[in-house]
Amino acid sequence: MMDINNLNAKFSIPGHLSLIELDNQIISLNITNNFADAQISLYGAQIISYTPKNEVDILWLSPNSYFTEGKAIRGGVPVCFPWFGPHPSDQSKPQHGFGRISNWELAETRLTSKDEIEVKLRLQSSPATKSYWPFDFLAEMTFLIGKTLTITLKVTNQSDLPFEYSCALHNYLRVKEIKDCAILGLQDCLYQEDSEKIMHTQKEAKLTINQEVDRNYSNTAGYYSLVDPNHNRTIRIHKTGSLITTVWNPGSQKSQSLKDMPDDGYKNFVCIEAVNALLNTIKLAPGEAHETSTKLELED
Ligand code: TA6
Repeated sequence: MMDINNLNAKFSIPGHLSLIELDNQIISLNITNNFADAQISLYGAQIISYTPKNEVDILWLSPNSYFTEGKAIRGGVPVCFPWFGPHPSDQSKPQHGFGRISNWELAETRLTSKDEIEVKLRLQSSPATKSYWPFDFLAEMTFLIGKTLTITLKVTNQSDLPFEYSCALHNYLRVKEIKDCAILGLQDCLYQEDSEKIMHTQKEAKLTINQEVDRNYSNTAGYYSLVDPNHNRTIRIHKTGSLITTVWNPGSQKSQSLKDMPDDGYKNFVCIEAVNALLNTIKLAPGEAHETSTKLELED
């Protein structure tokens, strides 16, 4: 990877985007424009902060997060690729795939005509990725930072064989106190709880969270709202190219078991994720591509 000075020479945008080195040689892009401030780690292609002007950060980042190669950063929007959850057949392979524990290459930075900042990162298959997953692929992450935040994972099959993958944009959305919040838009939707096979139907208009929740909602291609009265805001989560929406909060017990999360960390976030997994994995023929995208916006 280029050194920080060369990266800045090539990609910085004066007054809007610069690159800095965090602990353990992890490189971060610091972004500011008229709409928001943001921070993106090249390691994991993970946005770890998105703070609209005069607002509290929309994303939650654990104060206990690791920032070391081989470990996932806890918070922001982890990129789960090319599998979601545990590896289907080999438990020795990393949970949620290798995308979030890989160093992605910075490909492009741009100030758009609307004063948004666009950042493109890419991960090209390599002997390292093939040690986990034997296919040739190109994965590209695009971030559009403006009045809203749009994140897109594009995967292209560069193999001469078809392949199947699952993925997620694993949004950690910051809230002041989870028990006071509500998630709207999932009424009458079918969901599985964690790895259960049984399908349930959510009857309530509002999903409230008072214990661990780990739900994979199927046939959910719309948008969902997270109402956070204590921050006096509603965050809308839009998705494209994803039919599964996962809602996860670890609850108190699991929060205490996770070393990279404060014991009461569960109170300050909920994950509402754009997912392709379970019965909705993505199958690509040679040369085909698929885009999974999520857009976060504050309701006016
Ligand atoms: O959000 C869905 C999920 O698969 C949950 O089951 C939980 O494991 C969460 O991801 C966090 O996974 P992580 O590997 O980041 O601790």
